[in-house]
Amino acid sequence: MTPDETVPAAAAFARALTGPRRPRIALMGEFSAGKSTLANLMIGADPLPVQVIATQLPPVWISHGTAPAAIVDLEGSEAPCDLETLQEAAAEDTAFIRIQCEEDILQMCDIIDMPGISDPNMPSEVWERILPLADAVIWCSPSTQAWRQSEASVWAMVPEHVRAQSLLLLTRGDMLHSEKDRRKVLRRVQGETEGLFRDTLMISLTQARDAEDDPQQWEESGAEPFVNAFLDVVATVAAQVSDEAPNAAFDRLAPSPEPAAEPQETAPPDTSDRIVPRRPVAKPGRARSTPRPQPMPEDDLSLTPKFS
Ligand SMILES: Nc1nc2c(ncn2[C@@H]2O[C@H](COP(=O)(O)OP(=O)(O)OP(=O)(O)O)[C@@H](O)[C@H]2O)c(=O)[nH]1
Ligand SMILES: [Mg+2]
Repeated sequence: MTPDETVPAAAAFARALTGPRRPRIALMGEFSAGKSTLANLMIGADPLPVQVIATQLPPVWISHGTAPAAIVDLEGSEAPCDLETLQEAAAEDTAFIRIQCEEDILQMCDIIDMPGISDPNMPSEVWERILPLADAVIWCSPSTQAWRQSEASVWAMVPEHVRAQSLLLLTRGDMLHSEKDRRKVLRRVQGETEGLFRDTLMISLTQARDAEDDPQQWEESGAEPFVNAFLDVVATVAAQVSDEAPNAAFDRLAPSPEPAAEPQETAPPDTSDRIVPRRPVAKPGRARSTPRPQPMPEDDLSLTPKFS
């Protein structure tokens, strides 16, 4: 699978991409790996259904704005979409579901919540045709059965420049019995994926989600190193793509014979004001059981997402 093979004429849907060209971060992995839980954690507004069973949604493209939710079909036509009935979107005819929110993190990047890679009810074309539009991937893999052959096979088909900016996130760290087990799994997977990701980290998404104003629980969840790694990815990708038109990937992959459209707004993401992660804030008098190993590094960053 190369980008040229995965985005044939159907890439007409990329015409629906308007607005500032922000880094596009795709959340991928097997079904139920925690992709939507991660998206909700990052965005903070819980726009996505999180379910025990596979949710079987087409890709959900979340960006900054106030436009109502829409289903974008393979031709790039949009139809209004009721978030309550998202499940009804027919994946085969849908390029993606577009959701906009005004959460801070979305001023830095778009987030694309992908369907599970080997969901028997979801043809792989549904996510394959969106993948070439992603700049980086956060690959979610449950710690209890991390990095299966099926995941490695798909990852081998992802373009090298995307892999170089991508993170492997071992979710469900809380399901392992001890810190020793967590370190062991992390080491094993790091060994097996050497050179395939920019970084590999472990997290408990549920613990991070439930941390609220408890910095200790946030830290124990593994969310803090992930936030910092994620910020680095976004900053690197932003520097690479800020000059690109919103649908440049479409032009690159499937040049349009039609006359040039009206110029689009192509202002790069606004990185002048700091967007500070909504990390938990220690309440006065709350004791920390362990000292933070190093100073909070976000003070040095011009970009930072929500997560709290
Ligand atoms: N204990 C624990 N449960 C988790 C964690 N991450 C996700 N879950 C649970 O796993 C289930 C599936 O999570 P989702 O976020 O819906 O997974 P998904 O990858 O979006 O699933 P599909 O969209 O169906 O492919 C939910 O019940 C989550 O609460 C974690 O780190 N720890
Ligand atoms: Mg999901």
